[in-house]
Amino acid sequence: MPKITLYEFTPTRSKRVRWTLLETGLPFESRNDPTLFGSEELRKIHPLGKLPAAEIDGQPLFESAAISTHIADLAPEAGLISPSGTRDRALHDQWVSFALTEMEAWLWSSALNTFVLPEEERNQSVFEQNGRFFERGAAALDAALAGKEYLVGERFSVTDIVVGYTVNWGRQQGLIKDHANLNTYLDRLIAREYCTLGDG
Ligand SMILES: N[C@@H](CCC(=O)N[C@@H](CS)C(=O)NCC(=O)O)C(=O)O
Repeated sequence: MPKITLYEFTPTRSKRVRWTLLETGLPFESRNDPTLFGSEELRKIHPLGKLPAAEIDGQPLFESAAISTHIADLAPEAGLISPSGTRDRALHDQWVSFALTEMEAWLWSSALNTFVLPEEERNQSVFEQNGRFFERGAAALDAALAGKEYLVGERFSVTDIVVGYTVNWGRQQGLIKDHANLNTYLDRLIAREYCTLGDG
């Protein structure tokens, strides 16, 4: 059994990792603490002092998608991911990269310029462009979900955990109203016992 410590704070992308851990049933310790941001303790795990981060068998790992993917790999019996080299694994990598770069990056830019950066560093002119580019990615994902319940292999997987977080963030920003498939997909994910998306 791997020894896992999750550095988390509930209303952040650490939800992805907690959800993955709960789906696998792997035991883990939690450091859930907003004072971790930027701290010396956290910088030993994440060079930018960001959350989430994890220590797995004494080794640091950061980036929510990478940690979630690795945890899914550590618990093959949970059936959350296909092995390396398979077509389904390539599709996992595809949709994770797509969600993070073509969708979530625009949401993060808007968040930075709304409440993360100090007021004097915020740039209001990014919002319209961020919304437009997010919308382009959301429309493509909506089309890909037509007639499908999950993104990869016709069953729930860690891909849905990573991508579902991004879609939920878009919903919170009022950006997926016109996308029926995304809304149905997200409701399906939220109905799962261990889903963390509603945790605050
Ligand atoms: N791409 C990273 C994003 C990590 C990140 O930016 N986390 C935010 C909370 S959701 C954070 O630590 N913010 C504090 C900061 O930017 O200094 C991931 O998915 O783990």
